[in-house]
Amino acid sequence: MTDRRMVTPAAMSAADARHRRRLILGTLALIGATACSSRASQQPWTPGAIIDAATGQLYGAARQGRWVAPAGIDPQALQGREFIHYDREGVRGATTRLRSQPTAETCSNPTYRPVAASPGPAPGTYLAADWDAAPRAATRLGLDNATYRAVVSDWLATRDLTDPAPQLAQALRVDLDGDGRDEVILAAERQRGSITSTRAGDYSVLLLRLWEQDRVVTRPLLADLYPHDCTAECAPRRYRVFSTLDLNGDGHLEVIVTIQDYEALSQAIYSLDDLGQVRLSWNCGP
Ligand SMILES: [Ca+2]
Ligand SMILES: [Ca+2]
Repeated sequence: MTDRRMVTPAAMSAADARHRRRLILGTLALIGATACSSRASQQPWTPGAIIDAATGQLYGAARQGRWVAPAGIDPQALQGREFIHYDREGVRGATTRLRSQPTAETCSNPTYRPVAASPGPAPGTYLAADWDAAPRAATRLGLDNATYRAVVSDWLATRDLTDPAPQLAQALRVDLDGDGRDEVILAAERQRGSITSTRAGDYSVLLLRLWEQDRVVTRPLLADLYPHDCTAECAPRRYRVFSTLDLNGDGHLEVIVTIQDYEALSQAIYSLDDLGQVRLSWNCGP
């Protein structure tokens, strides 16, 4: 029996957070299976491939309004293609040609790295995009912001978890959907156990402050809550916003989230129009 609860917009009921990473990969496989049915190799290549610069991991692509997993992408279609580097802050950098590289056994997705030998790329994202992927930059807010600490505390209270003074790990303000009104993304956690244990009242959350009609509401993008002690069966994760970029050219910024636990690093793409759905992701183990 586990005391751990995971709360997402799509699954607010109790679920075992230890399987979260498997769920992400399962979603990936499902998307890939769908994409395979229309084999990318049957289609002309269109821009939209998305690659993590640091690991070379291919998230997949955004093509004609669809998210396409790596299994739906013809590997040859990416060979020697020009990609634009965006750093984590959304600053557009150099154009670079990438080629396929062997993928580490511990990583889930195909790997692409620059053709030319060069110093390792700055952390960020390679995109084969013919649109401006960073039309709006995020602003970092102070982590002692009383208003947003209260937002986290209040949201936790709605889940019967008490922390009157949560410590923010990230606070970003950015207009995700381009409507002229800023959204806010908040990361916070309280982890007082070990790498595999938690104490009652621990949590790890990534919350959004969003406009719905004319009021601002708090919605969880990712949230692990531990209402009870959990010994040796709970590996707490840490959620961070890696970057906010328009990865599919629709004018809305997607949120790339880094998910870290003691045994693995994942990054997953989420979009405002369905917060509970992982669009694309990759995972690398120890
Ligand atoms: Ca907005
Ligand atoms: Ca978008």
